[in-house]
Amino acid sequence: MRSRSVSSLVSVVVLTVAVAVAAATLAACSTGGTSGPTISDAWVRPAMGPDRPAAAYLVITNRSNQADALLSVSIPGASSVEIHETTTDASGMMGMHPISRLEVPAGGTVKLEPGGYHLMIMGLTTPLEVGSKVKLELVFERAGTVVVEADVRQG
Ligand SMILES: [Cu+2]
Repeated sequence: MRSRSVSSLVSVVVLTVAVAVAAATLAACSTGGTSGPTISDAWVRPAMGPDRPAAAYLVITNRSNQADALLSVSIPGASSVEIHETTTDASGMMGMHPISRLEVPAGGTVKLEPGGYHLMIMGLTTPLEVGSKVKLELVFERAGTVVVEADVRQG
């Protein structure tokens, strides 16, 4: 009798764990993994004209207890993608420049958004269509490659 009630308790626990794992897998499926940084709100603004760069924005959340850094990004059909930082000089003029790495602190969140950090997409062979999706391949120092789908939209 006793062993039967234990085994039914075990099966309830196993079921609960299975549901939790399934939920975690679903939540993580757009980020490419359960460990390392997770990516959310990824979107791409198409280029303003021919030979102009497109820009990509996203939010990186690092739930681990170890710092990581975004080192490089690639997008199919683009010759290069740069990680840019936006700065304002003493006269209030906004400018931007490429950075070689973007630190993501342990337990921290880094937002790439208009007016801040962003990805600059150079040399697109075909223009990005609003309403389509594009794959971003992000390479992190610690977590390795994380692939995420980004929506192409105007803002
Ligand atoms: Cu830029």
